[in-house]
Amino acid sequence: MSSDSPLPMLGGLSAAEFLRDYWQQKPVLIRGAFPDFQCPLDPDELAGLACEEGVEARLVEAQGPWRVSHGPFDEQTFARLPERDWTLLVQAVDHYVPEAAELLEHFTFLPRWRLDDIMISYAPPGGSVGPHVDQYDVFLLQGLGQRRWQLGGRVPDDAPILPGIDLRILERFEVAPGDDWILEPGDMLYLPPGWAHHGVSESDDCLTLSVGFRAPSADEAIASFADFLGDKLPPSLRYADAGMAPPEDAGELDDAAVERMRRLILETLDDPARLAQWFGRVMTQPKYVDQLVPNEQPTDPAELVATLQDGEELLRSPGSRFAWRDLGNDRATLFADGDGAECALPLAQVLASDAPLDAELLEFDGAAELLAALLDAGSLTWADEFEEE
Ligand SMILES: [Mn+2]
Repeated sequence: MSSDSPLPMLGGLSAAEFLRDYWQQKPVLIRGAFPDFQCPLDPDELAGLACEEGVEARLVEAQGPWRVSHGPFDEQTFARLPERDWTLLVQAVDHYVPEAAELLEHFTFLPRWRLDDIMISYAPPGGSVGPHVDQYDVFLLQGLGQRRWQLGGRVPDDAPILPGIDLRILERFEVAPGDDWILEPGDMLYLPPGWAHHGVSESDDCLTLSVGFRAPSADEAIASFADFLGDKLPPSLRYADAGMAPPEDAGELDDAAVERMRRLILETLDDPARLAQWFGRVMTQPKYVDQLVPNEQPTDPAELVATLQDGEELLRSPGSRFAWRDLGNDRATLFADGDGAECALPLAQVLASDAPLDAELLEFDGAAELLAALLDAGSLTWADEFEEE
């Protein structure tokens, strides 16, 4: 689809218009973004997930002082909760519920590797996590019931937050005039990073889906890129001052010395090819590393070929992340779950899309070996084994 076609889920805006006028800039409310929206799971299923080992779940209680507890929870937890004023939040629901993962295919007007996960929250009336600010873009899609959203505009990094609780609740929150809405199922609110917001459940069963995006901070990026470069740099590449002028004062760290160090650092970091290799790896790192289950025994590529030719299909493992980078000459790096491998460009493109993974892939040189490696790393699974689970 062209980026100029109006998208119903963006309220008739085209992808190009949304990206130009709203993305990372200002909020937009889209009524009926998903008409007749079928919520991918019900409150009981969400509570069930929150009781599972390895699923990141939190419970926020707002009666009396704010209280946060972390999962896994059990039936007793839910039995003791009052009739109102609490919220259950479950992270990465798309990793566990295929119907939730399918929803992500609507968001391919943005790069797939920008996606983080779908968090789903459940709340009885009055449930909320307090007015707060997030550092990431999010689409808040109402799944069931009603939630009232109020926005408080852009907030500086150092805005005061309530002390003493494991939640970043803003001390002060003022609703911007007009930025106060009740969302019904299928309505969606887009929020850029740094925008104060407050969502309160207005119904018995309020389910809200948060489609969140990832963007590394400069702090994380610099430390991580330096770490990636570290083992590729020769020990002889270091501060050098051949031909320098005699120091005026032997105790001074002078401008020329600072400039030599600055050049060493900037010139070493300014390597677009290596930066791309690092960037693809970070952006495809799985949210939860222990979700990938590597194969105990290496796959024989010949056996893999035979199985695909028998009509079996491979699936991308839930939560697995793929991206590709063009290397020229019809070659690419395929990034998968924090690792990178060179392969034929069209093979990388298919693997990083939502196209089926069947015997047709074998027409590309080196496909069997790459697929076997991805299967062994846990990034791919056989479709029939997945269904048996
Ligand atoms: Mn939020």
